[in-house]
Amino acid sequence: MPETAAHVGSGKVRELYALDGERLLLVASDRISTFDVVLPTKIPDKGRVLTGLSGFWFARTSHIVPNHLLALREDGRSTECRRLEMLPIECVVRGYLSGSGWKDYQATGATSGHVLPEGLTESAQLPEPIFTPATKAQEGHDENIDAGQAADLVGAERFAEVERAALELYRFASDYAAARGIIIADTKFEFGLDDDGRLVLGDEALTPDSSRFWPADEYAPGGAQPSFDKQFVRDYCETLGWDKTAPGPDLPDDVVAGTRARYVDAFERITGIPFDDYLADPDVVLR
Ligand code: Q0Z
Repeated sequence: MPETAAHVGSGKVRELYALDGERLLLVASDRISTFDVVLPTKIPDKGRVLTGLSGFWFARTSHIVPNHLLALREDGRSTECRRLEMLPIECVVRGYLSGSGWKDYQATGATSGHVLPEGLTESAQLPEPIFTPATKAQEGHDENIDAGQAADLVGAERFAEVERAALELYRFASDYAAARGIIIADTKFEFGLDDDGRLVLGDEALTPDSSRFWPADEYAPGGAQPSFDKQFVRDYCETLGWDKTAPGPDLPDDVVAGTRARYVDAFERITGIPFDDYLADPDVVLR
């Protein structure tokens, strides 16, 4: 990291720096959050797994929509990217009924204006993937909005374009992951515009932090599904009687090791690339 890179933002587990007027550096830390609280214990290489997976997907989906990726750094956790004008909506696609989609459905039979069939259970696969945009909350949780509200925020034409791109990205990635034993139940994309007003996929994409990854061999609708990556952490936290407010608990070594192994397993199953090869040369995911 050059000393000249100005810090421009912090996420819960990521940092953003300006390299110059046109380029940003997105750095994924090894921090982990659970129940919306960042824990004091790091998961070694988690940031590298997420950066590598994102890079892998960017390299394989540019035929669907161009993306912001310029280069991966040697550290494996930093992405140089084009600075975009980000759209003010979260572009969520759901193939399964979970999280706020399930909550909305229980309350109203619909989510983001999509009226769903009666009788669906928690974690059920939807008849087809749906685009469920949300607001970008500055604090607290994003709020699901319908197509009309999203079109008011980005324009009707741009809405149609992001909906189509998001659904196509989800179909490509969920089919790819399913063939490798991982269900991508839902995922959140962030799009921006380049200087010419062209739509570009930004942020991280199709990682376990921006999506729900479920182990396909354990899929059992009718309740919440185990998370591919964070389930050991959640299960451990549930044994503590922790009230799920900050500060979160320290994690024991076996929970850290098991969780790291799950992240690495997700990386290797999806990419087909040994994680050590990624550590030796991050560009291996782009080829
Ligand atoms: C991403 C975020 C993070 C805090 C802004 N290519 C881009 N152009 C302009 N803005 C962004 C991007 Cl990726 C952008 N975020 C999310 C990431 C820390 C916030 F690492 N915010």
